[in-house]
Amino acid sequence: MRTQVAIIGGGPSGLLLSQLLNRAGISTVVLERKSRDYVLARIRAGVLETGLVNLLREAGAGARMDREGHLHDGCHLAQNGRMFRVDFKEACGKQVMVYGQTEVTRDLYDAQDAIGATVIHDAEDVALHDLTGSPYVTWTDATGTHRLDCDFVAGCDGFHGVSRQAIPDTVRTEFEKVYPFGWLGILSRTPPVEDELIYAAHDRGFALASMRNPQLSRYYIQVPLTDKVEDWSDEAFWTEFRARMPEDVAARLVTGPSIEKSIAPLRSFVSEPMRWGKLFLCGDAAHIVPPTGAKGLNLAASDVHYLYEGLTAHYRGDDRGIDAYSQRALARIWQAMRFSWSLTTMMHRFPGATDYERRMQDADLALLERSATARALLAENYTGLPY
Ligand code: FAS
Ligand code: PHB
Repeated sequence: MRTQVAIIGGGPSGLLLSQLLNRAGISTVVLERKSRDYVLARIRAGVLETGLVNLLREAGAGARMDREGHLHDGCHLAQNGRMFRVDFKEACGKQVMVYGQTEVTRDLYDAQDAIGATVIHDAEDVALHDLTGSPYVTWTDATGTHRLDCDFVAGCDGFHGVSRQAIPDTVRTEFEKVYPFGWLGILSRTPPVEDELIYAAHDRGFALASMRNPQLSRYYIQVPLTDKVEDWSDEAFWTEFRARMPEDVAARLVTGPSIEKSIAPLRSFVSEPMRWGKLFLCGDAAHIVPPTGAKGLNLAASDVHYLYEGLTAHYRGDDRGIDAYSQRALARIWQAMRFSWSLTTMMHRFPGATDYERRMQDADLALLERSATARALLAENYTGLPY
């Protein structure tokens, strides 16, 4: 087999890149380790920046999002029972789209099917070869071992994928910060407690009220790294969630059985560079942010944007885009890293934090409540820096 761009990973990064490239007349093959059902069973992000919204429309995969997604003009910040609003539109004239990553992935799979794109599932033992020469990819499945020759490889295989490891240790520099807590998240078929998201700092720990649609709520609480999902009954979750939200919010919370419950660890991670020879890393394969700033999926989108632009230019004879890819992507990534780290640091209770550090958290929140300039800076980052 031969294609122009081999894409490792059939999550949002890989599918969006495949969809955009195919629509530009560039052939791709997506190699995904898991089944489509497995990929679509993942519950992850919920907030889309304008850049991703526009890319999905450009890819011909935005119609259902435009019908079923919800545009939000702001969000709320709460601290030990007090709450104030950050008005994105007033602060920076932008909004965010609330529409689950699961639905984004489903729409991308449907769009790929509609154009007859090649997505190979259950591809085991994917390996990348000759990345600085004539690249090719091998994998195995029930029918045996396969080889795909290509011009380029896009490593869209997430944090635990093989692509990042294909870049020699002597070339790669990794930057990491692991946070001393995780997020316990649940999904429940209940009406969201508030029309917009609530990020709540509390002496008991952080909590987030989000949603997927008017009948589907997504809630999180910060938990110690030692906690296991089985430690948390639904009732225990609701009790703790209520305790961390302002009283009026807790009073109107509608609870119900969880239809999904999981604990995600929090880390900040970047691997540089994002290109080695004919290999380009995209999305979680190159970077991870704590979900506090809702940047993970959205950073994957800006990587795809830069790589899509670079590859289409290459096939027109201009290599400036692919030569600048890593530097361009990393410039935006590090800004999102800073924002996600600062919001996580401000909103969470850190074990062993000094009284002084807690006062700095209080001061950060007080500044946001008082200063329209501070809220504008948060709004500009939350709604997404320009590509
Ligand atoms: P993904 O990890 O989504 O996709 C990579 C794909 O590659 C997967 O389908 C995987 O099966 C496949 N793969 C892996 N290894 C392979 C191999 N060797 N061969 C072939 N295929 C392989 N972001 C937010 O913005 N907000 C959130 O609330 C949020 N919550 C999250 C919760 C969890 C538990 C996790 C893990 C992430 C969360 N994220 C969140 C971040 C998440 O949304 C990612 O940013 C997003 O999935 C990135 O998409 P991809 O880069 O496509 O990586
Ligand atoms: C979600 O709805 O899953 C969500 C929203 C905002 C975040 C993190 C997660 O910052």
